[in-house]
Amino acid sequence: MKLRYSPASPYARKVIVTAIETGLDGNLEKVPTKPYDAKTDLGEDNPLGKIPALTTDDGQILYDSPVICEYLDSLHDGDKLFPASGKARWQALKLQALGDGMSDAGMARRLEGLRPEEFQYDKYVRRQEAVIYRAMDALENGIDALDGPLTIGPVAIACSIGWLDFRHGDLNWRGERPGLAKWFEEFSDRPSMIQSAPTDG
Ligand SMILES: N[C@@H](CCC(=O)N[C@@H](CS)C(=O)NCC(=O)O)C(=O)O
Repeated sequence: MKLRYSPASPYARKVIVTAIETGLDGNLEKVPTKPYDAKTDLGEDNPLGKIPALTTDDGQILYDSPVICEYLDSLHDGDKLFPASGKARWQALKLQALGDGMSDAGMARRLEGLRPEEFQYDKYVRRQEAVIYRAMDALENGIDALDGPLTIGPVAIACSIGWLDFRHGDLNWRGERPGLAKWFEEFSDRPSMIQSAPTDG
């Protein structure tokens, strides 16, 4: 399988953590791809022009990260990161949406910050920050949801927080959220998280 990714992307990291946790990492050929490079051919794999994109061994091209992660999870016989049904499934999918949504808000904040200063819209930046803080408050107030058998939910949350620390170190979120900070520190000790820490490549 061929994974188009960037070593900084929280969404691609989710796929890589999933691959490591499910024992499939050795089956992934990782192809570094710069989605914002004007000359990239990424659009031929993913019409949305985004990473991650996965080419499977039988020639399917899959995106986006929730689809790729669930596909990988279907390929192994061990404990599943996507519970098959019931409350556990909805909880895992909801947490994944929360983690991805925090990353989406962080991406919007970052892209706005990269615009020339006179074109930056402060209210829009503050709105993205409010989303991130609100999501983190929800996690802090329901911290037990992150415990229990590993699912894609906590993987998404941890990959998102790792990226927010990497790109938005000024957010200073830990002070008011000691439970989330402790959980993240412990989760970050997993070999899958250590091996996939974000870099600028
Ligand atoms: N919902 C997508 C988001 C992927 C995404 O936004 N990837 C970023 C890189 S971290 C990207 O490729 N952006 C390029 C663009 O938006 O043009 C997923 O979960 O895979």
